[in-house]
Amino acid sequence: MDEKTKTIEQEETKKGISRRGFLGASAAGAAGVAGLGLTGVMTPAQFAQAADKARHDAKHNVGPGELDEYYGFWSGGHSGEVRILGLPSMRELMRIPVFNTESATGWGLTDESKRIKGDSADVLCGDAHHPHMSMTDGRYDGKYVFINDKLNTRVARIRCDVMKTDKMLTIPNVQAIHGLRVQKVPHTKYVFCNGEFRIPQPNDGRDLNDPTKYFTMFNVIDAEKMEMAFQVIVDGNLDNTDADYTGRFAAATCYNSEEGVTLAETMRNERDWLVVFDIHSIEKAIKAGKFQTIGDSKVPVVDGRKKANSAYTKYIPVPKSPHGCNTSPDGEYFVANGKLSPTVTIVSIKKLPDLFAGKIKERDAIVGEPELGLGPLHTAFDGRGNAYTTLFLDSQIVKWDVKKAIEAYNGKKVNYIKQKLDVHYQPGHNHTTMGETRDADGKYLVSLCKFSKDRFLPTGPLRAENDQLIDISGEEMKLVHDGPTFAEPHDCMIVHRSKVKPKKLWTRDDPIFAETVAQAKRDGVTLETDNKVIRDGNRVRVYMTSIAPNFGMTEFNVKQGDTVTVCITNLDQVEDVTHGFAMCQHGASMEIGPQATSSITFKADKPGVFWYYCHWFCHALHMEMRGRMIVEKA
Ligand code: CUK
Ligand code: CUA
Repeated sequence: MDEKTKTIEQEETKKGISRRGFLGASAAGAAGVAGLGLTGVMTPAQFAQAADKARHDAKHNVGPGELDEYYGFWSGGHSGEVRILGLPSMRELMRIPVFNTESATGWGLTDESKRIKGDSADVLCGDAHHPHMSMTDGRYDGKYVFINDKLNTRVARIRCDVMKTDKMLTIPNVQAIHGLRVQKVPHTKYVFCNGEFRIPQPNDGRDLNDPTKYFTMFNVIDAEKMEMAFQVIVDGNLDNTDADYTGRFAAATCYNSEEGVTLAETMRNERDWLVVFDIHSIEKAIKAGKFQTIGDSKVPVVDGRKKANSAYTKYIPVPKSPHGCNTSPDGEYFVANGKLSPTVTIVSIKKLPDLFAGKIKERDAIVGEPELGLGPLHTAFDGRGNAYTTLFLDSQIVKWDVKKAIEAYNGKKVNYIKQKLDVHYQPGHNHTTMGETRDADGKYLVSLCKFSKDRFLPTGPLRAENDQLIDISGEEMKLVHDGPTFAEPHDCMIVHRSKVKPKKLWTRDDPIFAETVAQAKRDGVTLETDNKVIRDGNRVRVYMTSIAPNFGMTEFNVKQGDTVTVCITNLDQVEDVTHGFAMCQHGASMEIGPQATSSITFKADKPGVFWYYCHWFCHALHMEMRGRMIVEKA
């Protein structure tokens, strides 16, 4: 959009007649009439029913130009990215490249993104499962979203003011980070994440054929520094995790208590565990110097295995290969989802201090074990005492009453199941609006279905998955939207838009490009004004500005064999005007946001003329925003 259109829109907004507002109102009106189906003659009952449906549809309808009530952060599974959706429209608003490599923004290609990726700068793929936002006092604070990479054993952090990945960490001495959650109380000092696969320790070629010596660990990261805080050795394979609302405990589901290697071996036992970690007692031990280290790593490690009989962990037996681990928003319970058992297990968090003090036995901490259906994977909550569990095999969401399930466990004859709703098909995670915080508001539930089958136009052998939106504000769950998605949202979190405060422009001192700015300073370059080529042996740094529709430099010369860094500072101050830099035949492409500095490095290995151009549409003369790199023969 050019300046003039912008000004007109600002004027209209002031007068309250903006195009956006007008479109929104007319669209809602049209939807209302269509919903009423005003064709032919209706009986009063039909009319009432149609009116009811129209009211219901309108409630979830976000018209053109209208804004959503919630941000949803979706994991992108083995696509490696995170996506932002608006709810209830389920419109995809943005993609945040994290563990993948991305052409439009240059993520994984730019110098800044490589610095952030650190020791994994050369790793171009990932498997992102669990996005979770930082909290203060059990409430989203809008600062960060953390996410795991199962494939390359990493955890990344997204800064929510700019919606970009700003830190990445490879976790030492474990393989496949799976479950990830944040400490909720008093604030997110720690990120908890599970190492899933058991490996030799250290994994340097020893004990290859002796799986009895393998183990994995529970990992705790300092959220602000994005450095390892400590690790806890455990039995079995850790799956999912969650934290409590006191700040003392975290729990993780744990399968393969048999410590087998083959599928048959890992399924022998009728029960596996919910492992509970006493974070306070682990912190105390580490402070007192009671820890070990593994291999080259300096990270403090404590032994929380069963046979170590430590004060750090308790292993609560739960049926069989449990998967999801979810804390109820009232802070009362951890729920372990049975997967191979039709049950979920409710553990009372209030009883855990007694368990750790040795006053009760492990199974005494369990207060309920309702039978829900086949393949319970994950549970979400509405803040009104109801839980919603995905049934993978039944392709259903079951709504159940937590209190009644506990009464039933105590022998009372009550029906704790309130409703079963078909979803399409095979749901994994589900999530409620604000449901993993004290602010659980019980408005919407999202079911992330692994298969869409017949729900959308077929797209060849590979099809979309189906994210379904369910209205849970009333007594009954109502399916209101089908949303096709690409591989493979495992999980999401949904936060009210009031909690997130994104910036409109970059600030010049942003830490994401601080190192690039420091290099310019060392080169004697003022980024906001200079257009200069600095030669440093066969390394060449090209500094230029950009302001629509011009690059500060329309040509520069280098020699064949030079390593060239192009560093661009976008001087535009207009919201939403991003420039790009793309260098033909050199695999170099990046975004430069308004007021940002971005840089990218490549080798000029062929003599000739190479055009560079802006590939983010920025102006009527966007096509003309270009220049030449002239590479002289060596
Ligand atoms: S896991 Cu995928 S459906 Cu990685 Cu959270 Cu349960
Ligand atoms: Cu600058 Cu397009």
